[in-house]
Amino acid sequence: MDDFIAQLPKAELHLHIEGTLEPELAFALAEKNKITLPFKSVDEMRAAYNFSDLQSFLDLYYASISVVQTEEDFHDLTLAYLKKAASQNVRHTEIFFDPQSHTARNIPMGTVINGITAALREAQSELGVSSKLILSFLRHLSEAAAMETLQQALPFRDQFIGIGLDSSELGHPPSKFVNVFEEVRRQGFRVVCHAGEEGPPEYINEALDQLHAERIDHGVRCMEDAALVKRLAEEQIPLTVCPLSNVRLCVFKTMSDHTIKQMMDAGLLVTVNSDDPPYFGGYVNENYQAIQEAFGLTREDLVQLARNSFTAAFLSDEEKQKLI
Ligand code: ES4
Ligand code: ZN
Repeated sequence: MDDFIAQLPKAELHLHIEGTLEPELAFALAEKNKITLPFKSVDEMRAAYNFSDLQSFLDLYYASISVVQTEEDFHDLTLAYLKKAASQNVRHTEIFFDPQSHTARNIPMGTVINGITAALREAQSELGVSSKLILSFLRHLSEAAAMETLQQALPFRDQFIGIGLDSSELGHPPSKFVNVFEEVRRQGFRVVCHAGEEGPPEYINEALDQLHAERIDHGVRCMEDAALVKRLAEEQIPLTVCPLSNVRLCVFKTMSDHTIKQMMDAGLLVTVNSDDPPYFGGYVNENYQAIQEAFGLTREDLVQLARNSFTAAFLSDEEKQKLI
């Protein structure tokens, strides 16, 4: 089955570029940029990837990204991920970036976006992997801060296609960002939103009704609300599920407790993604493998999941044809 998963053409729709930093690259960049990481070695850093909830992960995720500073660093980080994706037969990826975690440490928006974009172009021409970029606001910060970030990003608007919402979910509902997402839509960007990862089903409804999200990132807690499940199924709203992430952040105790098979059986448009791969112990193929083993998924199930990933992508039918 692992070979079958490996050869399936896939799209990855939920991936934070900051969360692709492997400890080896973190140490190399720390040395180059003369920054001290709070770990003695690569092994010690990897051993710290042991989380009790979303916040305990985010604390390490924001601290680690301090080593990525120059346009070249952002390029190298992004290209390393895209090489890995290509090796797993990922044909298309829609990548999140968190500009506020960089502008807060005085790195200009252009450094971040131009570095990432250079790698996306290179991967398209040299690896045949197509990509789109999605800016994500940090929801633990204010709506005014998100609005300012949007304004700073507008000069680079041709380099990203959508905007999302991530970081600490509990206590920061989508409704906090209604005004900025109204402006996001007025500017013509696609809208996605992390919701129902740690937060209640109500946050998923808010993302749909108040932000007009076209895709829900995670969304696994929808299963607690039968009316919401019916709506998500009827409207075929894509859910970008990240199984290893959910287990490592204790959303589910073990993979066998994950509700992804019930979600598939309920007719939801489920996709499988890696979120922050080195932190959670696997890239996209390892996520497919983990759920295949836990639920005895058939080849047909796996083909359906891979097909869903293209259905849910922000690509025209013509663009999709070229990829598969
Ligand atoms: C994230 Cl797993 C997850 N959830 C919310 N925000 C995030 N940013 C990076 N990974
Ligand atoms: Zn995420």
